[in-house]
Amino acid sequence: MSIFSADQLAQLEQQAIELPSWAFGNSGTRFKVFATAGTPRDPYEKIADAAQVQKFTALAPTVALHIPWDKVDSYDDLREHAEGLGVQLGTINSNTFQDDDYKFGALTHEDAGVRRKAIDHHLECIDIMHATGSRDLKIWLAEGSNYPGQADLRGRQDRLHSSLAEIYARLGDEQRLVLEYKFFEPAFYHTDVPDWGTSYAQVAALGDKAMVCLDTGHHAPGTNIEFIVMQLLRLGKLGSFDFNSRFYADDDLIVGAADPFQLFRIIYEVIRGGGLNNPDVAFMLDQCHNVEDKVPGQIRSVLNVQEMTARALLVDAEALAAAQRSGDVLEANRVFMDAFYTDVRPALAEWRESRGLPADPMKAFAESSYLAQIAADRVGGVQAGWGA
Ligand code: LRH
Ligand code: MN
Ligand code: MN
Repeated sequence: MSIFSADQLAQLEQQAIELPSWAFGNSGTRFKVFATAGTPRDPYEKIADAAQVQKFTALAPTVALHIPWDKVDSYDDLREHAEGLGVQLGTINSNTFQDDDYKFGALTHEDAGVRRKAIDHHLECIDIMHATGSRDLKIWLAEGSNYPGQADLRGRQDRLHSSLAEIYARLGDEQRLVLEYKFFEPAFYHTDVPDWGTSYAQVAALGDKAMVCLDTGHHAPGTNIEFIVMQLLRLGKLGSFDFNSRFYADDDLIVGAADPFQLFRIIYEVIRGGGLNNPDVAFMLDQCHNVEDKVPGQIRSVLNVQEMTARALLVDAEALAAAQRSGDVLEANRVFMDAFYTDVRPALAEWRESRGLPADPMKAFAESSYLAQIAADRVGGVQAGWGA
């Protein structure tokens, strides 16, 4: 007898977590980036690696692209390649953070010519989305300033609005824009979209097709992220997650590695707010694997999300609500913690096997010859995260 009800299993079966193409390239900290053998040399190979995660877990049916890192001659061809490997192309991420012109901003820049270039880049991303069949354009802006007085904070917010409005106007009926916030880095004094409130204010001014993207690594230490999740779901503006974990800054480590309890709390609020398997909320990873192998790093990540989802589904909602209503603090906390402390791994393993998947995807992948094969086949991998 499984610890899960049929309804809980049905919810787990629907779970989908998008993988970032850049997680398969060599990337990582500002310091040494340690290369792994067999690193993909182009977007086709990144997608092939991502398809392995899907093959062993059935949790990762889509791959996000970053433009221009994943620029190719034919997106129709790339789409066919992905579909042939059993995955789809997902979110298109724009990139206005690696060009000299953007030293003092892109969508917020004082110079109309620089803003034009940055807006045009986003319009090109929307064209790409038509070819790839992608729904979401994810915008993260590396814009801000380092010194008090350096920038006109108010003027930049106004320019951001008009730039975003032009991009938004180009979206197709089925397309969306998700605006990601981050409280610092690369700018250290101010960031133009530092928090969920700013992202919310900007996307609310655009319209229904604009939503907030919450990257779990983009908050100050101690921030109650699940509260933000609750609020954005309540407002109908939580568009997507970039999952990863952090100890100090924007560490981009494996989701659930640093603080599994935080991941559990976040997913509990997702479920509570009707966001699990709600197509309006996209679950993505945004990670770097600098010292571990990348494909198993991604497998571990999606399994961590699945495990915390399974635990969060086990929260006895009725018992919790009763304890909350009666002011029974310790009973409410017990109900919540009981679910968190449940080891769901044996039941998940059994359930995977019943669906023709490996009980232990990490072990099954390790026993496959995939890593040895790509190390032999691919010589001269690019630094595919930041720059290629
Ligand atoms: C910025 C960020 C954003 C980028 C990605 C590579 O820190 O989280 O999502 O697109 O990293
Ligand atoms: Mn991110
Ligand atoms: Mn980040």
